Parts: sequence; C-alpha cells; structure tokens
Amino acid sequence: MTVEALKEQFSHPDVRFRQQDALVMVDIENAHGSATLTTFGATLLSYRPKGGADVLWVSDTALYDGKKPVRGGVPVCWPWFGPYDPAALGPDPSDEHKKGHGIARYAFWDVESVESVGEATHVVFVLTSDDDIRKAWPLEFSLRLHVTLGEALEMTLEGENRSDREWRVSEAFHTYFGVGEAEGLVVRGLDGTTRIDKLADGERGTQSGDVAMMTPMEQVFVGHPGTLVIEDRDNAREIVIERENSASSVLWNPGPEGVQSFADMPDDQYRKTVCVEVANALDDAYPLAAGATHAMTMRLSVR
Ligand code: TA6
Repeated sequence: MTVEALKEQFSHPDVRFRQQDALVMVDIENAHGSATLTTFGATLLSYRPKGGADVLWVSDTALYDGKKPVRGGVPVCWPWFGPYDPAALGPDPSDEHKKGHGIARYAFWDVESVESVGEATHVVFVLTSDDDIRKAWPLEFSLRLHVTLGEALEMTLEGENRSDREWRVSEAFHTYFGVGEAEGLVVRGLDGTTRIDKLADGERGTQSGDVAMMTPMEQVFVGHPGTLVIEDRDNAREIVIERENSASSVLWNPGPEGVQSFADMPDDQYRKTVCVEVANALDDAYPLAAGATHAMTMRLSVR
C-alpha cells in the first residue's frame, strides 16, 4: 500500500503515513508517547514513552531499500526463527529461498485498521501469501501484527495456518534495545531457566541468578513464560518486558569481532544495543494445526 492509498483509507489524528526511501513509515503519536513502524516487515523502529528516550536501537547504516530488513527495531521472525530447519516441513524444493528468521520481515505488509482504544492507539498490520512469499513458504497463512501504543507498547503476533496440513512454528520479536552500554548489562528474570549457549556448541545449563550480557553472546533460555527486566543503568531506566504465549528468550550481541560481519551495523555500535528477544524457539517451537491460530504478545514499558 502506498502512502497515498493509506492516507486515503485511514485518517486518524494519532497516525501519519510518510515515505522514507523505498519504505512506507507509519508514525503514531498520542498522550502516551510515540512510535514508528515501517510496513516492510511490519517492523517497529521507534518507541518513545512520553518524555522519555527511545527504547529501541536502529543502526545508523541500516538500509531502507525494501530488499534487506532494517537493522534494528523489532523484526518479526515467523514462521521460523534462525536458519530454516527442513524437519519443520520436510525437504522442500523451496528450501533455497528460505532466508534466516522466516518470511515475514522480508515482505511488505498492509495496514488493516487504525483505531483509538480509550487514550491508546491500535494499528493492525496484515500479511497474506503471494507468489514471492510462496517461493520460500508454500503453505497458505495469514499473519497479523496488533500494535497498541498506550501506557505500554504492546505487540501481538497472530498467525493462522490456512493450509491443509500442520507445521511447526518458531518465532520471535527480535528486539534491538537501545542501551548505554551492552557489556555487563544486567537482565533480570531468567534465574533457574534452561540456558542453551549457541556460542558453546549449544551447551545446556541452568541459569543461576540474573544474566550479565557479554559481548559477544548468543544464549537461548527455554521453558519460561516470565517477565524480564533490562537494567539500563547508563540511561537511568529499567525496561520491562512482559509476555503472553512465549516461553523462550534469546539474548544476543555480536561483539567487537562479530559486528564486522554486518555491513549494516557500524563496528562501534555493538556496545549501544542488546537483543533481548521474546520468542518461541528450539524446545518451545510448537505445532500449528491446519486452521489453527496462535498469538504471541510482548508488552514493553519503562520505569
Ligand atoms: O537472534 C540472534 C541471531 O539469530 C544471530 O545468530 C544473528 O544472526 C542475529 O540473529 C541477526 O540475524 P540477521 O538475519 O538479522 O542478520
């Protein structure tokens, strides 16, 4: 949908549409703060609570060409997280088209609705299959992202299996949080959970106490539905991450060497962001039966 078509279809005092390079941007502003998404991947790129700094980080060298997902914000990973696992569907002729983290973040979504809910603003983005998407994912689906800017910023990813067969879903809100210093940053809420260390050949252990971010780091915590808190001390704030229907958390930072492999991320910016991802990944991937729908929710707030 073009900016003109969106302006034609939706006129709401809290919502503006604009073009940025090849992308359509959706700006939301109300008494609670502001947020910006792009219809490319339905990716949230900015969330500022009223009077506060941005909660999210976006790379200074991110691309807005509609070919590569914008580096930063909240990429939507669906219907698989990480590299595609052929076991999900069985070897499939389209496997070569299956890029990292699913199909949703590489597609242009439509805006389905814009409405006020009390003092909050609720925008729904929708994605259904097309010939391009079918090259990578042959099964019919519909995917909706509900975004509500209110006291908190709430996102719900609602996926429906419209095909005639069951598949397994793994998914994530791959959130890049903006922080003062990634190294040593404390994340609370994972004590006692099962930790899978992707940088140590998937070694499993039990997390004891709070997590102090390392750079680099890539750890998946599975089997826990709890709330996380990021202690962003340099910015004198705590970022609270609540969830529903998510049992995994992914903590990732590329570190000083790893960042060099990302052309869309300046080498010195790895210290300014941590990925704390609300997900259903690895052990927490789940079957989605033909005709079934699953909704995963993340709620962000700052204190
Ligand atoms: O969530 C961590 C991760 O899977 C890392 O392995 C790294 O690949 C990161 O996501 C970014 O992936 P992307 O495909 O966006 O470059």
